[in-house]
Amino acid sequence: MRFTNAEYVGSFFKVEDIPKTGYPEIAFAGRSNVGKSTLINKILNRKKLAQVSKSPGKTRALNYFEIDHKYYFVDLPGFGYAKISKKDREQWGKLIESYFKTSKKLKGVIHIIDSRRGLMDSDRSLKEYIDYFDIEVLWVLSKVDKLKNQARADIYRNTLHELNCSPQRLMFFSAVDGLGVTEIKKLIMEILKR
Ligand SMILES: Nc1nc2c(ncn2[C@@H]2O[C@H](COP(=O)(O)OP(=O)(O)O)[C@@H](O)[C@H]2O)c(=O)[nH]1
Ligand SMILES: [Mg+2]
Repeated sequence: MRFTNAEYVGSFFKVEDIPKTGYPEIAFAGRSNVGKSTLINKILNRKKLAQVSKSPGKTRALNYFEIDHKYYFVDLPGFGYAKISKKDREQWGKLIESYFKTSKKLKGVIHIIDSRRGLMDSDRSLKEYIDYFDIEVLWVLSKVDKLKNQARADIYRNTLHELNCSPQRLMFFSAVDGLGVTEIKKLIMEILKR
């Protein structure tokens, strides 16, 4: 089994401080509350590990988890809270940008999108950064248990169309019934091996 050993490494507010071990890493990005930490926990089969990034002060940090002593998962700061100030948004952009620029071992980004909302402007900004730095990406439509079949099909089609990507790159995820976890895990493994 893979991803069996996972430990919290730390929360970093500046790219200068991120671990320099050189392990290949996968980053989890998306709006606040979209389910980033939940997906990380599901992939690692742990109940609360990534919840650490929810504690005060850490929602704006790069939260590092060491996996199987050879990879990192990075829970990126969320974005897109309505109440966030312009200054906070700029800070988020700067941190994300310098992270993408600095992290030489970043193999791919898991960009999580709320299936009830689809792509929002903040998702489009994130996508621009990812495209600009030419980073491999896997899109995940989260909380799909909240949607009926027809709504699922609609959001899938619309999102696929807007992303203009292959269907293999866009997955459903539900923490309630575990939909998508095995497939997402498999794809992450493939990305890490590249
Ligand atoms: N129904 C449902 N709720 C979810 C799912 N994933 C996450 N949540 C809930 O959404 C909230 C935010 O999740 P969290 O992982 O903390 O989001 P983050 O801010 O992106 O890390 C929590 O209350 C989760 O329990 C899902 O697939 N289905
Ligand atoms: Mg979180």
